[in-house]
Amino acid sequence: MFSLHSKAFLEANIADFIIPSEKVAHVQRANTLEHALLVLTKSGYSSIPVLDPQFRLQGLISSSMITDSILGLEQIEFDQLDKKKVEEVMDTGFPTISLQTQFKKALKLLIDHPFLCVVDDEGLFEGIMTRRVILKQLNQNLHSAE
Ligand code: 4BW
Ligand code: 4BW
Repeated sequence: MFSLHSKAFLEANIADFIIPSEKVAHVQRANTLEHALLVLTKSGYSSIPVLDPQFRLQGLISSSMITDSILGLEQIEFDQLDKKKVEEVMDTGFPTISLQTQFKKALKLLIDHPFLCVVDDEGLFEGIMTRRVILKQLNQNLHSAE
């Protein structure tokens, strides 16, 4: 099947496909949910990384996690937005990759995750690898194979 099977693609370097940390919208674990909702809304992304002050990856937060956490029995409790912290709500059970991860493995993980966080040995956040970047590359390979 065209160049998806090519060694060059399957053994590509993760570094060539990452969006660097400075371009990734993120929040801090101690931020309020109100702040996180503002960043999510203004950035336009539905889910973004949570970091600590040393730039280590801590979790992921999404608009739906925030809404879910302030759902009362009868109404949405908006007053909770400036009381609760990101660390109380964030997701911590997700896979991460490093610059040494095999490209094939990252591709497999991207089936179930819209993006993967890239961290170094000490957990420092280096950036993300998104489905869009991979599909764009795959599309280019497809066209150059034609
Ligand atoms: O602001 C945007 N610019 C562009 N060029 N495309 C966007 C933007 N917002 C959304 N999109 C598109 C992308 O194709 O919609 C897809 C789904 O967005 P999402 O998940 O639900 O917010 C985008 O697909 P993607 O680029 O493969 O990104 C997958 C997911 O990775 C996004 C978001 O959760 C995260 N992400 C991507 N770039 C990010 C980011 N998070 C923080 N900062 C970034 N720069
Ligand atoms: O409940 C979920 N189960 C699983 N297995 N994966 C989920 C679930 N919710 C989200 N995801 C993952 C998927 O990888 O996050 C991606 C982004 O979700 P989204 O956009 O921002 O809600 C999911 O990527 P996808 O499966 O390629 O789906 C892309 C978008 O298509 C979703 C949503 O807008 C829409 N969609 C997918 N399945 C849907 C659906 N909308 C309504 N009903 C469905 N069954």
